[in-house]
Amino acid sequence: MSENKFKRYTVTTALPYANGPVHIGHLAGVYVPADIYVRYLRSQGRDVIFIGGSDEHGVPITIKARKEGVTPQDVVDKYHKIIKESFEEFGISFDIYSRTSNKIHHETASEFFLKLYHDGKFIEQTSQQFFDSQENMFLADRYITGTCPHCKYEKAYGDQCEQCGTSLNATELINPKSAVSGNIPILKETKHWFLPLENYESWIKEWIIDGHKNNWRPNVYGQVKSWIDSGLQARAVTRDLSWGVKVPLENAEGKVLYVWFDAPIGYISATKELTPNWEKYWKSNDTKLVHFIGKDNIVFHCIIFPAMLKAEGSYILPENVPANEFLNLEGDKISTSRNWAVWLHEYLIDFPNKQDVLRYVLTANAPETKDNDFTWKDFQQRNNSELVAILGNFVNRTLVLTDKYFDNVVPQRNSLSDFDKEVLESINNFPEKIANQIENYHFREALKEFMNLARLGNKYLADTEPWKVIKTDEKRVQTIMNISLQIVGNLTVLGDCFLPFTMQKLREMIGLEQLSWKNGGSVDLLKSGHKINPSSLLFEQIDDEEIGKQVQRLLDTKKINEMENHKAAPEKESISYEEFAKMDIRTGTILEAEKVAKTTKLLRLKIDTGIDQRTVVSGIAEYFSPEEIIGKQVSILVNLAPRKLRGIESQGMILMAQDADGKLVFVSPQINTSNGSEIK
Ligand code: B3M
Ligand code: ZN
Repeated sequence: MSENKFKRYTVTTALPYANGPVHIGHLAGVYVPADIYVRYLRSQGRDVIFIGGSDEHGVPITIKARKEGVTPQDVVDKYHKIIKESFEEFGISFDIYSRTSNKIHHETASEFFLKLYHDGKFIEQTSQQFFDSQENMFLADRYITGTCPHCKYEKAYGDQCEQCGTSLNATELINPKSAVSGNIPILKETKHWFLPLENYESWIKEWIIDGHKNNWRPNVYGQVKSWIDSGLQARAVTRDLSWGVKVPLENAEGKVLYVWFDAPIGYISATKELTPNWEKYWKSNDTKLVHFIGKDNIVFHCIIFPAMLKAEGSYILPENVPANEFLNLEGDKISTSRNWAVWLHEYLIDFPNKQDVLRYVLTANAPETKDNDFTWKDFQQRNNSELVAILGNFVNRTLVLTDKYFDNVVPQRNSLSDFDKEVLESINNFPEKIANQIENYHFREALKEFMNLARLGNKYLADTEPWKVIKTDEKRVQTIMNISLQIVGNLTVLGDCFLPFTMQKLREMIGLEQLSWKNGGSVDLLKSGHKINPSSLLFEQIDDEEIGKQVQRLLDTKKINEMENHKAAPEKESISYEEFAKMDIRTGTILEAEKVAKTTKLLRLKIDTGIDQRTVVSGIAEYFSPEEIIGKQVSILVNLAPRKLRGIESQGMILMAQDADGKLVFVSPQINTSNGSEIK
């Protein structure tokens, strides 16, 4: 086991904004890996606190409240509850899940600010800030949007560009616009407090570049390094807003702490709320502080918050910040505003008791080194051919055979073959292999190793074939089943951090208590003579229909988004009335309809135009079946010069409107009209 200079661990997870529920991107990026890490540390018997909470300040929340015509407090109350409950049900094992609207947080953040203020760590600056004169408000952060000066993304916010991740000052935006009124803002003077990051530049360089170059993930280190290389500047830590932690100074009416100043202090407030002994988790050099975050939060956790902690003077700094890249969904960026997400609270309803399936898929496919894609097909595939076919199958075969041959009593190990010895030996190696991966934040690899233990079990059964040997040599089968059961026992110990619900169920089946990590590798977890309980399947197949429903839901969302974003084509060049009057458009009724052979798009129609009955070939077969349109009244351009389509002469054209998604709909008279009526 790796040497350990740390006596205790403070593990934090990014505080999700309480302006919406959490989705699989949050889970894969932050909460699942953090939970694995913490469960593992606990199993190692280490002193660890696991901190989470809702970020209830900031402009996204006030914008949402404004949109919905409710108060910001209403918004955060609603989402804090949804988030907290869904985390709980999903088994994210926080020691505390707090919230930044709590009194204790307001006090802690105010004190922190005042300490820096009195120690002269801030500079006071009057500067020009964007102001919406119509709404009579300053436009901080997300109240302002514009084009990112770095990557030219057009929907960058006043504090950050979500496309390239750069942290911005609002005044850097090109073509700034008020997110409230859409107006072009004016600049107006206002006073704020700034943390002069440039004063910390050499210290940050030394701390990160010299201290963490080799133990931080390359993506994290790289982002921080490029930030440092481009030069650090003073950052305002206050805002002209009404929602947030009030600036605890006189003459600071209408000013609150910047959300990125107060939110990370939320980790400290939550610890205070958790335990009166909070200081040892934040101020002791033998405490290891680890922040789990997504890549868009790197700068705040690796530069700004550490600079704040350093300025304050009494706190420890993060030892690691294992930020993940992003998880996409079916090839597209996850987006709350476009509803392009798999929401945790909905997943829990649609897939009851399948928390571990999602935990597994998100870990197996975790975006640790690059962005990754979640697809429902992959979800199904990993469930069916990994959880069911590898892990579930091994456990099930072992338990069923133990029942069948030995009446659910663990048999003894008799003389060992070379293969047996080899297998026992390799069981022994798993705890260290998995632990090394986890301690280095390689959760995908750790999970893979864990699954290799189940693979080993399957191979052992396949090679030893107890179902054949039983006919001739029961003693040999006793040994085989004993060894298989030791593997099952080890799975419960080493798999608990990844699949806590399943392992609890498995422990109940085999009558084994929750053991600590140091028991992993033991080949005497289940003593001979120990009675195990009747077993049931650990995992179920997920069928196409279930997956189809989820895919359909996403397709529907895509459709809604397309409709909402649909921009009408620009108007064509104008024509004279005479030109228009040349067109002879009539109402007519479809009398007959049939598919044109060997085509997918064409229908041959017979239309009563009031003038005559004529043939029209129309490209609508993908949208309408012949049966459903017979008898329908339509608009038809009757004096279009006849033309041949697939050898059939078409004498006119039916008028159709094309929807945002390309779908065609008839342009028909609202009420039935005599065929041949002129449309003008
Ligand atoms: N609420 C941002 C986010 O959800 C923010 C994290 C705060 S961590 C202190 O991306
Ligand atoms: Zn950008």
